[in-house]
Amino acid sequence: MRTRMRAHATRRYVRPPAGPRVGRLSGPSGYVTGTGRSTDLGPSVTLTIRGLSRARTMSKQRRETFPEGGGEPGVPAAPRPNQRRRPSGDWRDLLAQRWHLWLTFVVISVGGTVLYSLGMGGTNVPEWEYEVVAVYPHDPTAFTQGLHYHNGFLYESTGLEGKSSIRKVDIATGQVLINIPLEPRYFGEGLTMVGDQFFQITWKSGTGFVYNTDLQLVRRFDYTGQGWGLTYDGTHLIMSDGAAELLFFDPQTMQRVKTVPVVLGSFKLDRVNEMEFVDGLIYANRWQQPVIYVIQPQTGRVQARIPLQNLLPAEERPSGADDGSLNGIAYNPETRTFYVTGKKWPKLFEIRIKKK
Ligand SMILES: [Ca+2]
Repeated sequence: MRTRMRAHATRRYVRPPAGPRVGRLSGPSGYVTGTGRSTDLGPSVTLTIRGLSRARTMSKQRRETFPEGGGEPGVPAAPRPNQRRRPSGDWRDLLAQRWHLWLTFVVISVGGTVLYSLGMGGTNVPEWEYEVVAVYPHDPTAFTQGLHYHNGFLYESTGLEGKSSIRKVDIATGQVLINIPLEPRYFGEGLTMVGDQFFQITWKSGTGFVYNTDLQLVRRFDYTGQGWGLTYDGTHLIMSDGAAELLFFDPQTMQRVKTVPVVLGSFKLDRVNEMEFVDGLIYANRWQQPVIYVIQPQTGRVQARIPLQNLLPAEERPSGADDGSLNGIAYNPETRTFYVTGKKWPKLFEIRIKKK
């Protein structure tokens, strides 16, 4: 409004030739008409009562029509004295006007980093390295679910309905020396050794088998829940069932003794699969992840991880939906090396793990 008034004032002001600086303003009928008084060339205007009243009326109408402070559509609104300025795009203006947002961003970023570094992020455990000692052939049809070393040979449990087995394998050649197929209704899973007997569990049938070292069936046993991985700590059978927990069983009665949750930082680690108990720690595969997790059996806490995604070249990895998953850990106490393979992997790797 003031802009338009000044335009009229400038355009219609006529400087008198002499005497006091008094001019006469005129404008559109009923809009801006008044007497201008100026002390210099600037358009300082003294409005008549009529002009002021008209201007205030129009200003009020505009506020009622455009309550956000704008004028007519397409006409930018003049900033009001107490109205917060809009960002101009200059970074200093943005920083000054949005300081509270920047402060929030900084607090969240720094806080998140601190929590993550403290282990709250769940993955802040040491990574142990490894070296490949040897590479051997492995039956590419073996859907490996359990692996155990004993007296120079590997013993392997394989899965899938109709294809499950327990077998004795020559390490160097990968040749299957003894192959005992399971009944087609059983899906073979974890395998370990208690004394001079092998214990094999199955996925969902709640049935387990005990064999002697020639893989002759000694007896069956029953248990509750799913069976995934299996190992033995010298006292208890330790079973994984796909959840984030370890189940401890008395191997004589198959009664569950206790359950320990598996935790990685502040998160539960589920899908624990094939396992191997070595020197007080459990080395565990996790379904569909190329990592070995090192778990403290008493607390369930993950102490370290061993990334093995580079072990088997991608072009050699089976392409089936569940094929190719790293699964199978056995330990040779004489060489202190581990044998690792995966479901239908064509190779078995002997690795030495370097603790940190
Ligand atoms: Ca094992």
